[in-house]
Amino acid sequence: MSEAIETKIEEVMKKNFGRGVEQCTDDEVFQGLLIMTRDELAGRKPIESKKKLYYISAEFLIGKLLSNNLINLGIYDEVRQALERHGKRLERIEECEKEPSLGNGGLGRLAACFLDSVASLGLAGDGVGLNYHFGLFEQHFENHKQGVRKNPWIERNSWLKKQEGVNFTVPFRKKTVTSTLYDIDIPGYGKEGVNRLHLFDLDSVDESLVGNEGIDFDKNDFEKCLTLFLYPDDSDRAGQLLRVYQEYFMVSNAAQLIIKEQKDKGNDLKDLSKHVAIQINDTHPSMVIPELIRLLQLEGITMDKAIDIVTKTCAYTNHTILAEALEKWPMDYMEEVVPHLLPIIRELDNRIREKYEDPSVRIIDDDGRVHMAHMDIHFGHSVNGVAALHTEILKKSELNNFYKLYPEKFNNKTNGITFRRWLLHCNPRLSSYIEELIGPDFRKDADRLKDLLKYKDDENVLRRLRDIKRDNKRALADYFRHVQNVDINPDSIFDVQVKRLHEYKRQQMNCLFAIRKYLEIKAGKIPKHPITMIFGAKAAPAYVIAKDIIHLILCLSELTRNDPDVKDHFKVVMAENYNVTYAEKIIPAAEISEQISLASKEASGTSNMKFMANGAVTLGTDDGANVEIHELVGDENIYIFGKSSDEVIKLYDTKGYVSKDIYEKDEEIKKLVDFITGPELSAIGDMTSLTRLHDELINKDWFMTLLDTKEYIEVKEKVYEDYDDEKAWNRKALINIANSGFFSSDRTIKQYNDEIWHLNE
Ligand code: 26V
Repeated sequence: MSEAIETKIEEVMKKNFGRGVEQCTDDEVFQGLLIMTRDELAGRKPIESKKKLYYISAEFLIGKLLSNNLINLGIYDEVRQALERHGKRLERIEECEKEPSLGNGGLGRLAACFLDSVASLGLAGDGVGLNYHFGLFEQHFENHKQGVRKNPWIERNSWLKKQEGVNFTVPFRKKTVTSTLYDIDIPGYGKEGVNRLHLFDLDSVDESLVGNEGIDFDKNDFEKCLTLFLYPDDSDRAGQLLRVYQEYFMVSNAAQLIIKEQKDKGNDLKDLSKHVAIQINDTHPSMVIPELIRLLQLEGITMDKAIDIVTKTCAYTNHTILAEALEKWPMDYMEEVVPHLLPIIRELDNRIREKYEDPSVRIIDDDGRVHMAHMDIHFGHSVNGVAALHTEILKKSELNNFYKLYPEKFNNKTNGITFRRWLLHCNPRLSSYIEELIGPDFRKDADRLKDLLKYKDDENVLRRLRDIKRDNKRALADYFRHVQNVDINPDSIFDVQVKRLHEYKRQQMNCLFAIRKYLEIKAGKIPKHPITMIFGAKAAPAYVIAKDIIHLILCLSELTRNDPDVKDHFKVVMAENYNVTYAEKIIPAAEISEQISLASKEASGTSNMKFMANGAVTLGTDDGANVEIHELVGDENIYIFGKSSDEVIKLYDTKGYVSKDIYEKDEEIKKLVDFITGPELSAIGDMTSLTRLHDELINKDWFMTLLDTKEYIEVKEKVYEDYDDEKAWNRKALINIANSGFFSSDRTIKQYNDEIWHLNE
């Protein structure tokens, strides 16, 4: 078999580059492997099940695909060995792939993990989204601030396969456009067939609208810019309108594809819900509901029947309780973009008004805004949250008025991650050692990781775990030096917070801790163990305070790097352009996983699961999926602090939190907050930005940073103290790894299938 692979690789290199593997550059070898893998996938049949899932999502943060595909095809090791025989290293070849960053963060990455799991469970399920020409912006640092550049990812050879002959017409008020479809094949782990990710594009897209570097462009000509960017800045009307254009383009194509495939199979559209399940990933694809109703009517089905069919087919996942993230589009936007949907949306709204008195459950509110989530809940058959606590909050408070109407629709599906990428691929050292201990079954079934528990007191095993972590830390330190020219000490504690920058995630609280540590060391209190605080985060370009927080982190980084009293004991560093690829290097090296959102605000979190599986210990609030991690590992193997979600919700209800009171009463907190505008940082940073953040913390602090800061400091000091008991620490790491199997997205998808989709029944 391995000879066959080697021959194939030789052939593909000869054919495409006219040379043997040895003579090809790494980039050429990457191109060759891509072509070989893509052709292998193209020859596979679609996975079949009784019913087919369409997972519609504005984001699919798939990350690099080469290794993922090789792993799922079961040829990763063979390819690696074959290349080695020709003097090539697969790890180096992987670096040549550009990451498709077609998502912002957790929601998009979840969609990618789900596609992997759906295929790996042998279920028929395709993703439907948009083929953004530029992924999430590329971040760079200049003057201690975030700079942004466009992020092209489509190269001459790519995973995209143009689907000749699949073109739909999508009507907008101003003009009807025609779509083009590109597919990416999605193989399951050790499975025969493939599913697909369908990415719709517009032929008339004009990349020249975007300048050489930046991400600004004229948003008025939708025909030229519709699929240019993922979530273009929507801080102005033109940006918001473009979002509506994108969303409708996505769902109209999705609906037309579904109808076409049903007709091709000879299925009666009246039975749509028997053959198709549609999952609406957050509210971005919500217009699929009125669009499908419209198209079914065009097929001769009555309004009543069309509504019934669509309701039985569609299910909605909620990913956030943040009010500002729940989409409500003004009617005049809809009028401007998709006037033909308005009669349907009005009809749906009228039906609800006739049925229910409560104005809070209407689809169209008194200000003439269409509440997308409300439409999903009324005219879908399932509403799910993404972690147990999140679903309870939806039922008890955020969506309580809907829960009272439809208790049977509400259900929880705690998120998950694919262990193929987030353990087997990103942490080969740990994976091989686990296999040595418990055999290979965990590779197929993450629950088997539980078998590790029998080693929890085995000193040899615990020492090996420590050594593996140290090797991963060294590898990360090398990478930091290589890509950012930043030195970090591999023997320091790696304390990591990587995620999108948002006030509710409270990176600013972590910064207050860093300030305290800095001041302590300056005052002569040297930590027993050196510490490296690692951040990674992108801020939405229009989110001013988030960018101020990045500025603070980068100023602290500069301060701790240069101070001779401090730099050997404590450093703050920030990964530039944190993305899936960077995450795959950081997570295996992490020891402390910072999950410090204000309780009730982080719907689930998924990096918390990735860290756990890689043996980091969580320091977090009882929020999102942290609650479930806490239950699984028990009090001794996690560090929990902060006000509970109930307390937080009450504080919001009673307006009982006043940050200034804490600032004025607590001298230490005052000192930490004031350091932001003090002489050390003002010598490095921009006073306007630092002052804005300082004042925000004192006068607003909507996400209650100061409320939990004191307890955070105490508990984090305890974490550092406990770290020095090596054996006890590594035992915690082992217990975390062993219990992480619950968070396999295979488990999550199995639950979606058993309880919502029923694809094989
Ligand atoms: C969107 C926006 C858009 C407008 C400005 C502010 C803002 C803030 C948050 C969001 C969140 C969008 C939804 C989302 O990404 N949710 C994440 O979904 C993950 C997968 O379920 C989950 O693990 C994260 O907790 C949740 O934040």
